[in-house]
Amino acid sequence: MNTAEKYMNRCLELAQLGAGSVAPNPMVGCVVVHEGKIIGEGYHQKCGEAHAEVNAIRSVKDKVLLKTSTLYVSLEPCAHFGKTPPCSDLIIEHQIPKVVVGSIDPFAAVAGKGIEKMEKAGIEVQLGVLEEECLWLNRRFFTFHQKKRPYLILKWAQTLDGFLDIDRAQQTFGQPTWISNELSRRQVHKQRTEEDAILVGTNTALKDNPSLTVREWVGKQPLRLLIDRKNRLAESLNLKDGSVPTVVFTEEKIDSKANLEYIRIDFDTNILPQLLAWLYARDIQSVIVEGGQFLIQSFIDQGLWDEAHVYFGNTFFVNGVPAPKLPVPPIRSENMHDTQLRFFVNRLK
Ligand code: AOF
Ligand code: ZN
Repeated sequence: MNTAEKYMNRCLELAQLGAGSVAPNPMVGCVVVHEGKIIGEGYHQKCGEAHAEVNAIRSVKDKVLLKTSTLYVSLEPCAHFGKTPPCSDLIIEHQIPKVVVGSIDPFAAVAGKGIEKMEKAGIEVQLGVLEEECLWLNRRFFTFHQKKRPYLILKWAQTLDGFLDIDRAQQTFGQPTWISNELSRRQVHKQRTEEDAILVGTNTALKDNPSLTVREWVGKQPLRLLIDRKNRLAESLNLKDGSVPTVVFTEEKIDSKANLEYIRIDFDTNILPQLLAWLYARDIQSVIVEGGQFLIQSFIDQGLWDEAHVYFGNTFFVNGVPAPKLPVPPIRSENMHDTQLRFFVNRLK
């Protein structure tokens, strides 16, 4: 790691302190370096509040030193008046001669304009330091702005012989249906707190009666999303209990009530683009697609996915619903517990 990368790495460390409280804004960290010493640090702490650069500059005691310092920041300084004034203006005002940027802001109101402004003011701007790491940290934010859709995570558990579920019509009494174990279940709950929404199809809602809430971890509940073309799902299902906000995509016209919103879409044409457009308009930056087989396979077939988390249990079903098929082999795996493995595929790395 060279010197610039070390400072950028510190920016990334700082940025992560904002995890969970800055969305839909990105996590951003910033350091001010004077003669080889860090004299100021800051990060974006909360959506609506000061940006990383503002906090870093504020923390510098002797502001005169800024005129001979370098500012490192993991995301391009903004150029727009949003909930806060432009960071690029603040940098220019303090006459900081050099700025090192980790990644360019994909947000349309910025998108290179911050860099342009600073360069016009005579500031030397260096780009691309630890860019891959900066993009990875804010992968949801980047995907959302660049692809105009949420970051899509497919998640399922399958048996060692490649089944997603048993054939319930032929289920023998006492046959186990759980593939995942306690540890992987907790991991799933933790992940729910990290994403904005969670989606299931009609059959999964009917057969499994899932709650899709966070119970085995502490954190925010994701928005629950259901697909129910003919409005077949009974109000008695856990997903419709009104305990957390839930959206049902249907072709029927149904009045929404507290925590249960019905959105009408056209099922005679491809529904995924309609769903994603709606989620984009709602500022939903990430979605976990939890099932079932048909829905997950539709996302794969249309190239609409960014990560797949596949949990392999140590059970065999011999017969049942086949697991979805990914076009690429898993490239990273984690041992969850004993023989349980979590395979991780992400398309950005
Ligand atoms: C920066 N530094 O630390 C962050 C930036 O509504 P606002 O004013 O908070 O602006 C939000 C947008 O600003 C956000 O979408 C992203 O483009 C940028 N975030 N920019 O210079 C920061 N968090
Ligand atoms: Zn800013």
